[in-house]
Amino acid sequence: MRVLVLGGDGYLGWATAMHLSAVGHDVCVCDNFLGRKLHQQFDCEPLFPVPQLEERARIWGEYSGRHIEVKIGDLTNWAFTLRLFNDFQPEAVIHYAELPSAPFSMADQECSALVLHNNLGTTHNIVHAVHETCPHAHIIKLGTMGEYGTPNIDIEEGWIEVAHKGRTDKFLYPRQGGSLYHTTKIMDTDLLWFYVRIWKLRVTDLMQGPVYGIATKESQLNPALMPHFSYDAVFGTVLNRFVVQAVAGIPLTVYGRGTQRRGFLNINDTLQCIRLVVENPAAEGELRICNQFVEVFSIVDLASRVVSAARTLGIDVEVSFLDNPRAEAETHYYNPTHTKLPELGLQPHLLTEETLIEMIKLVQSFRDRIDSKHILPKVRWQ
Ligand code: USQ
Repeated sequence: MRVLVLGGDGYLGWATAMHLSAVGHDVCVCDNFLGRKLHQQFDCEPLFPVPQLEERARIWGEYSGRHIEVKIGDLTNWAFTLRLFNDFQPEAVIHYAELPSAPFSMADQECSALVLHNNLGTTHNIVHAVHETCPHAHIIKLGTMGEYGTPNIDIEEGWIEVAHKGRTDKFLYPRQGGSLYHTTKIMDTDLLWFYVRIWKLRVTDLMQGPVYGIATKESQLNPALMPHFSYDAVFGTVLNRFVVQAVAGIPLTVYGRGTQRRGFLNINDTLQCIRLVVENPAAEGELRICNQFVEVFSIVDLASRVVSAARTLGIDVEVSFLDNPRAEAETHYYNPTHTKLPELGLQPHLLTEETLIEMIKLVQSFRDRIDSKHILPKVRWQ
């Protein structure tokens, strides 16, 4: 299939592009390097050096014999977006082209305005470009489990049936984001649902939990193909950060009591899920919502697993309980359904000690690049 990967320079975007290219799809990646610019602005480099996107595509071509087309441009620019879709005529569009950081979205007015403008602007343009140039293309949108928040009832997979005064109907499951970033993802879902109803688009919205992991089959071919792996307090996600902290000898930064729970997945499972969804598209006029995670852990659970894996390698790690910089429930009910992706064929990679040891070893070989001034959280929600 002809697959357009938007946000193809990011942690998941580049790994996805290589994976889909490896299994035989014709891939075009697009990015405007906003993620890189913001990392520079916050003065935090990713753990592994990441060559420019065109260079990574060239190296991928050398190792795989497969071509990935690269387009540089801003998807909030309508003329650019229209031209991109017109020229490439995608059959599937994977939309990662959003600012993914909750702390960034809570830093100040300028940051939250950028997240709002970028995340909704890209989604809006993509929907219009599909409608005008390739109305049968399947839009695969990265949403987040954080759209649901932590309600005191079971979390369904996107939809809920409501019985009210003797009548029933099906609605989007109630959503309540814990940051402005998460709230933009809720707004995206509403936009998509609106245009699915009006234009009969085919859309899959993936409610993904926090992703961890570094190596994928494709990135192992050459260090230059490694993902853009962040460990700082603004752009890094919790388990990736804990692994880097363990290697650097910094106590693990558990926020609050650490009893908050989330649904996690390995980066290799993100790749599997995306491929399954690309190859099994939603129907026309369907907004299919899948909960994309594999295992639920509390943050203290994760910290103790990292401590124990590190100990196996002779590294002593402490855990530090910090004042929670976020406004979030720390003790809460959490029982989200996740059956649709396993039904499509997902074979989960579980978080084993072996996985953590592999991550720790890989991070150890880049230990000199860890900058400890980026570890402690500086952005506070309140
Ligand atoms: N946390 C810590 N210590 C840390 C970092 C985080 O205890 O050093 C805690 C947070 O308080 C939170 C949980 O770990 O309760 C998850 O935080 P995170 O930074 O790993 O993830 P989050 O900000 O929620 O966002 C990440 C990705 C985002 C994705 C989301 C999925 O950045 O793009 O959408 O995970 S979810 O969390 O399910 O909404």
